[in-house]
Amino acid sequence: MIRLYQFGQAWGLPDPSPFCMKVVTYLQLANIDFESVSGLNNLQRAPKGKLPYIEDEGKIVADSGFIIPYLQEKYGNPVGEPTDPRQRGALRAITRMLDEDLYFAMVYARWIDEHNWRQHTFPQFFSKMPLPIRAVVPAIIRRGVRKSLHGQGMGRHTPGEIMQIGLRNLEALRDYLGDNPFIAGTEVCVADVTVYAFVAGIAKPPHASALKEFVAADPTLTNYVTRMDSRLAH
Ligand SMILES: N[C@@H](CCC(=O)N[C@@H](CS)C(=O)NCC(=O)O)C(=O)O
Repeated sequence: MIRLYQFGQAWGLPDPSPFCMKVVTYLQLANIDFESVSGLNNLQRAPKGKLPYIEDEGKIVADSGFIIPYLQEKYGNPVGEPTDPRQRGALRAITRMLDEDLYFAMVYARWIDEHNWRQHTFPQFFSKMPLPIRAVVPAIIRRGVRKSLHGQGMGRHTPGEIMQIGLRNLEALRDYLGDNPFIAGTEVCVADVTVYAFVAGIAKPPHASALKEFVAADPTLTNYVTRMDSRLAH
């Protein structure tokens, strides 16, 4: 059986990482059995130093962007892509927009925003650490997150600008979704696993942000999350 190495459930999500959540969502929609191996220490054995990765009959595949195509190829493709090249291209671009842009605004809101760090992120990941390391390790990890946000570029903007960047992504999603039940129209397609992972990843966790306020106030996005939730419940 496929083993999915992930962080584990948090904040009402199958995983706090939208990348792990993409893979969980794909596996569920495609009805593929899998075993979840949860824990922060999975990072130590992760081939690319990041989660998720999977192990399938001895084969290791890392990165959601490679795992999902691997699963599509090996286990058939019940959650496909639209055949229209223009729409397919737009959905691939939306997927990358979320992976490579909205993601960093979410990381900022969860890890760097002081209130969210103290109230939600620190307690979730580090409150069970024994005291001598709890006083040191979380701060080191947070410094690493800050450094990677700076390296990527998002961390060089003001908090207001970061939220503005994230909101533009959410507006684009809302506008592309329009009245459609799913991102490509009436049928679920592979881009929905990314859209759902990110929108639910903003809507469900308790972290306060302009992103969460936007999603909460927008019926297109909140109804989309509810629709995907009920689709996944079957
Ligand atoms: N491109 C990767 C991104 C994976 C990723 O960034 N994972 C983050 C969690 S959201 C991670 O493992 N970070 C740990 C680290 O950088 O040390 C994918 O699509 O799987």
